[in-house]
Amino acid sequence: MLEKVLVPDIGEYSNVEIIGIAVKIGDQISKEAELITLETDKATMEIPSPKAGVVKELLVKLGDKVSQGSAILMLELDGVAASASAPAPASTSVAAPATSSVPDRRVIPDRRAQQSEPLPELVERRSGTDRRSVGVAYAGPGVRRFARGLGVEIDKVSGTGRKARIMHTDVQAYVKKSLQQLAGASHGAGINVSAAPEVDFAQFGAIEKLALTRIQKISGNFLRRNWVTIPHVTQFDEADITELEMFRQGQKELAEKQGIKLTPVVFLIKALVAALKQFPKFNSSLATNGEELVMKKYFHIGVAVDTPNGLVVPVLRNIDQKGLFELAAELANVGKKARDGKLTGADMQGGCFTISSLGGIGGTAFTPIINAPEVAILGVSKSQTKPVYIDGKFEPRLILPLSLSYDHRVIDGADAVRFTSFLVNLLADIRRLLL
Ligand code: CAO
Repeated sequence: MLEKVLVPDIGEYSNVEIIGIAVKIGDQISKEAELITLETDKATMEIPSPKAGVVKELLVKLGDKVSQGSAILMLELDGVAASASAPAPASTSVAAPATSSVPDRRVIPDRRAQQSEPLPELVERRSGTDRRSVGVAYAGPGVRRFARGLGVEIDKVSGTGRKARIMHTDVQAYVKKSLQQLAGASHGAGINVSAAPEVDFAQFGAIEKLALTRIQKISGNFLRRNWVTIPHVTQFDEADITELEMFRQGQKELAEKQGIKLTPVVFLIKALVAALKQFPKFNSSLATNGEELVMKKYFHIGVAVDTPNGLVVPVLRNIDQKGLFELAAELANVGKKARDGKLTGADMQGGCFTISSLGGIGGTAFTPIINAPEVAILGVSKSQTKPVYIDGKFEPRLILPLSLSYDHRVIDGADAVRFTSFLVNLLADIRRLLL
């Protein structure tokens, strides 16, 4: 027998929006199973089925406004269940051969504070069905309201309750995950990337976990932000430093007498400042409004220092006003301070350009990450003696590989090559530093 199920007495409310439909055509439902959820400005109401049976026709859709007496669905009564069901409250608009019945409403006040409320009848009704296949999120009204309050689309939340029921904790986990993704994306100024999946490495073999140092955590965040937000290009070049090296070796003894170690990095810093003077854009920062360049008239160079706790970048100031020996002493001093973990925040601020030298270790080239708000960084790899064809014959020359990464929003490729070419020429004959 077909019976039309109507909206029961819902108190003083009328034209109430349907915010959830928990059944679909063909569902076998039990008495008291949730049919629809209504929401007023004060409460959420579940309308349960007055009887058991099979849903034959849905007469409403999501977003419809209903009042007492509005038809919800046609139910083919289950003989056994129907006879077992208590007499329904008064019904209206009977259309032969169908009858109609009016369920009791269940008013569910705002239960945001309540963690979860078991609705066993829903579990029973949904037994063996996949809620996603019917496009109906399987959640109680308290959870739905909680989700709506947070702006969460309930259909997007995965349920961990029995039969994939969505719990308060699922909504919280969804929000937490979304915020984490947002945090990741905001480092990328709007680039949204999915989080890396959690991998249980122990399943593949023995492992050990090492906590990241404070420096690694801080620099990791900066590196990620800079890597993601700055359009990097790296220009490679090679400088013939044969003469420079001869000069350095010639000065080494004198320097040592003064307790100074004269390494190639000091010459590079000095040459860099000459290049920055020649190409002022490399000594600038892009204003945060993206509309102008801040041109700097001072020459402070950051030097990446490898320490047991991670990478730090102390800044050597006013390089243009200092001699090679003075700079070498300063570099040794900040290098020691860095390795001893004694650098202050002020020691690492105000840099215009950074140099990252891995030449003391090895390598042929690398792509350094720009140390924003600077717009370029020079990577230096290990110099090697190579045969160079000069005046009709090969000659052994000491060649230093350079890797210049630059912010392509500020610097064009042609400028970058001009910059490295200038640097290469200068390093080939450091007497030009005097010019
Ligand atoms: N080619 C060949 N040899 C080089 C060289 C190069 N490009 N640069 C330095 N060397 C030599 C030095 O001459 C020195 O040799 P001697 O003792 O025989 O004179 C030796 O390598 C070691 O030099 P150094 O590294 O102690 O000193 P430095 O002034 O060259 O560098 C500093 C100082 C602070 C840059 C360095 O100690 C350092 O920490 N480098 C690592 C920076 C880093 O990690 N960058 C990567 C950032 S991204 O992760």
